[in-house]
Amino acid sequence: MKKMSAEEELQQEITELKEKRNAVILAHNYQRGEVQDVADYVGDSLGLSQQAAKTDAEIIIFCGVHFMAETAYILAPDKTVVLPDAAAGCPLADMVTVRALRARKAQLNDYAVVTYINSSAAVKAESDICCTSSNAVKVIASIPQEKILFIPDKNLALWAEAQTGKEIAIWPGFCPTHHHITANQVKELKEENTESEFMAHPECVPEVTALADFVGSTSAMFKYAAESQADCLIVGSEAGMLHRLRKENPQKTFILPSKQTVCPNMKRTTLAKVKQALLSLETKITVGEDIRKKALSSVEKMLEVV
Ligand code: CIZ
Repeated sequence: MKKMSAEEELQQEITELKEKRNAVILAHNYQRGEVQDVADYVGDSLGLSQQAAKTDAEIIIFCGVHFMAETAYILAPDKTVVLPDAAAGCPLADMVTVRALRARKAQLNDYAVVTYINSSAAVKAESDICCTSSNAVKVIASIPQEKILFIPDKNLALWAEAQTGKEIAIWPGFCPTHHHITANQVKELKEENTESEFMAHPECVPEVTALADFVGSTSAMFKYAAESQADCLIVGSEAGMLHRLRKENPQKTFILPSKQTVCPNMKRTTLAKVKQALLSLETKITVGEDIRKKALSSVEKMLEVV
């Protein structure tokens, strides 16, 4: 019998521990490939929050970043939600604070506040409705107000504005990882790979999404890549996407526009930390009940629209 690699041994230990603990492992599409491989479910924020809401497991090991684990707790407060690396944050989520949001709301009091899921629970609690990149357009179109304050991602806001025609007040936040992708990098790659198609995440800057054959969330990109006739696709998103794309489409080639499209926070979670999280149940993520209830209302409104 072939000897298992150290990585496979660790994965097996994690699977055994997970069963003993009655835990479920949820992993975001941007996680390391070996962490995705040990997860019960791999997906985007929307899919992950739906899984958190319906799981029977007592413990959720959340392989993602802090706001995602908070969202899982908001939906499933009776579960123990564990983030394997407490320092896995999100610079985009940190670009809006409750104080700054309240000040902006006071200036724009007839605007509906639509908040991207990449935000803290406290910010979600100050919002009318949440959205993810997979449903931002649907959520904005679903609300009666024509004037929207969209926080915190300016690129997603501009893209949603173009799709919905609603008046959107932009918040100056951005995802540093998607911001690294430039139009020149994409143009060069398209010239080198003339038959390729380019998929862009709406967190990319408008000059980049303007070059795309397809703009969509991570989940929409998986669908597009599977259905596309192109043999080569340029992926305008985070490097972790390539793992599943290659696994699900072994005959196709996937390339990144830049070596820098790696989210350092997503990559903090390693197999060793997942194992440790199962053993120690640290770090537990919770949200105060008052904020949780208000944030839940914004998240549930989004889930009604999906
Ligand atoms: O919704 C998410 O999880 C994020 C951050 C991006 C995407 O498109 O999946």
